[in-house]
Amino acid sequence: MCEFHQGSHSHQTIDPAAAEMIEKANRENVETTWDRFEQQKPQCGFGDLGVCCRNCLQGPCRINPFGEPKEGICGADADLIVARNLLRTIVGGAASHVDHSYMALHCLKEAAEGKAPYALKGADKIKSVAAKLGIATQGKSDNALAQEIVRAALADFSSYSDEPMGWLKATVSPGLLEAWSKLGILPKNPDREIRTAMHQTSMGVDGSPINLLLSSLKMGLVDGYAGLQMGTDIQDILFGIPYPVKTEANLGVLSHDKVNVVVHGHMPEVSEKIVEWARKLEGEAIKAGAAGINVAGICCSGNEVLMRQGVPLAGNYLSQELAIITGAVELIVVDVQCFMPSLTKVAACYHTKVVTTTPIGQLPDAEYIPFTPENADVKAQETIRMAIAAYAKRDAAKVQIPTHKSEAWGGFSVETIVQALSKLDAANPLKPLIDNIVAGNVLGAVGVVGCNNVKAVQDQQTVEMVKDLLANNVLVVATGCTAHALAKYGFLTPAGAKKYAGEKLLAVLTAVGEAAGLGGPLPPVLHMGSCVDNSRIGDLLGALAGYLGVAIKDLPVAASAPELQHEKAVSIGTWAVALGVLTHVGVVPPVLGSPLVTKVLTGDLEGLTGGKFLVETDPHLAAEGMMAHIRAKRKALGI
Ligand code: NFS
Ligand code: SF4
Repeated sequence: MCEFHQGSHSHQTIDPAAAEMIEKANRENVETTWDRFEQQKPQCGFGDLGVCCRNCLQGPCRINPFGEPKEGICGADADLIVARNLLRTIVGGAASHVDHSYMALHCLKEAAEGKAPYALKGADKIKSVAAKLGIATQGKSDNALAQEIVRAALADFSSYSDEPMGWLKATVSPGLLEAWSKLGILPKNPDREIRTAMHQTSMGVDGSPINLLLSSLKMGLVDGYAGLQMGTDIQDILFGIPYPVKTEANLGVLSHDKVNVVVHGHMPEVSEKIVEWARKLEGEAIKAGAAGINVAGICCSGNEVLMRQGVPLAGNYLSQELAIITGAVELIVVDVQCFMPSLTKVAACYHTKVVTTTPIGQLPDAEYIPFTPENADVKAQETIRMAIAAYAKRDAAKVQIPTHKSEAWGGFSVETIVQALSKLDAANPLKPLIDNIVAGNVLGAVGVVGCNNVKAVQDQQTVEMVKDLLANNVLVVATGCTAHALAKYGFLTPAGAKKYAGEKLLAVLTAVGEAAGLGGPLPPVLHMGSCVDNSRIGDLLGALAGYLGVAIKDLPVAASAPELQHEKAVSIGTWAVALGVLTHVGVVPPVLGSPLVTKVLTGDLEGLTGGKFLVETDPHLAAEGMMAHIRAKRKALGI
């Protein structure tokens, strides 16, 4: 531990704060994810192409794309193996999101029944969600309505019928329902779909790559509606609809004289309580000799508490170890998803405590403080007090906090965007945006989402691509770790509009920003939240399409995950293509071993849903590809 030796690294990140910490790690002999990436090289070519199968104990089998063998022991060929593996990847992503939303649902249930210390802060959302689910609202208390909403969600999870998921039906347009019904991809009970897909991909069941690809689309919808949409709706009910907040991003947000607590993972029921108790217990930190308590966020936990509490972002996925390497983090608390198992090893080189909080997300050598909705107040206090106690052990000689940080605005829910636009046209808030798209002042819009991935230089593809889009008057919305990335370089600020936006886009952002009372332009990239919050982008697309009376597939828009790593990013992308959106991926997914699957995903799919994947690792070509698509859609709309 703490005695790793590695060679020199070139080209890992464009983030100066991250680069400074990688250097510090090298000096202090602390191993990071980039070192382990080097040790993995060369990565397996069969795995890279998706042609390795381990679905039964006769294997592993692998297909040689350039010769023999062409089939696994059971006769599965490359197309089948790739299609099966892809569906299992999407199941992994969808299961993560659906379980996330189920955990939020459990929290809402306990809260609404008065058994857990969470106020239902999203009164407006209770009404809008109840309305879309067809629940009568008149004369009912928020708690009573929330309980009915919980029952509607649980009905989806316990559904025995062949009816499509209620939450999906309540959310999407009749046109989409019809299109998906024709394709036979409308999901029923989400848990059952996940089980069925695991069954379908097991040895000796489905031998049809095309059938498996259709199931992949269906699994994308499971993610989109039982994961993202349900998760966001419920989290907004519990924690409130986000409205604009100003904060800061990058490792420079860590404090020299306060107790630094980092929230990392995905569940706001944990991170919101940490923020609440950090504020309430500040006095104890001061008594312990610190200047207070500073909470900062990593990954989507960071996005959640940024969106609603203005908590600063410490860093995205690839910066998680680096935050600890500053030597200034007293405690990092994780729940589920995207935290590296290496965290405890890095933490052991410093005074940092690592706290796990869920029964399924444990790390040997971490402190396990099991959070439940009922005990969250007690456990959050315990966690904060552990952080305060750790402050005394901070070793000044090991502390080096990069100075880099940028101002960043967040909180752009659909409700916020509509509210800002309504300052220009109260009766018809979407009209000013549509008018500007029609006039060509806004060429189109791109949702830039997803992760970091060691295979790409941290943040580079995201930043380079977004620069091109903005310069060409394409409005960008962002979520997940790409929102962090863009936050670090000033894209989420009014000043960023002046720096990056094309002239026409800048004029629109200025008009909206000034009307909304911001005293300047809106940021050119609107931070719409965590990855679960991609549902907000879906809602916005649905509203725009509805306003124009066209399908989402006809809109001049695209989506991009320039640096994706997680299975969740693949399942979200699959949901996006099912919606009819051209979806760029900047890291090649393991499908190229099947010419058939590759051809369907990047071509034929368009004939089915209107969406398809664009695989492009060059950020400039990616931006060009999406803009060509946007221009074609404009032309088809006659604008
Ligand atoms: Ni999304 Fe968010 Fe980040 Fe990727 Fe992980 S934190 S849920 S999966 S790495 S964007
Ligand atoms: Fe090999 Fe077929 Fe078993 Fe896969 S399912 S490991 S291809 S025998």
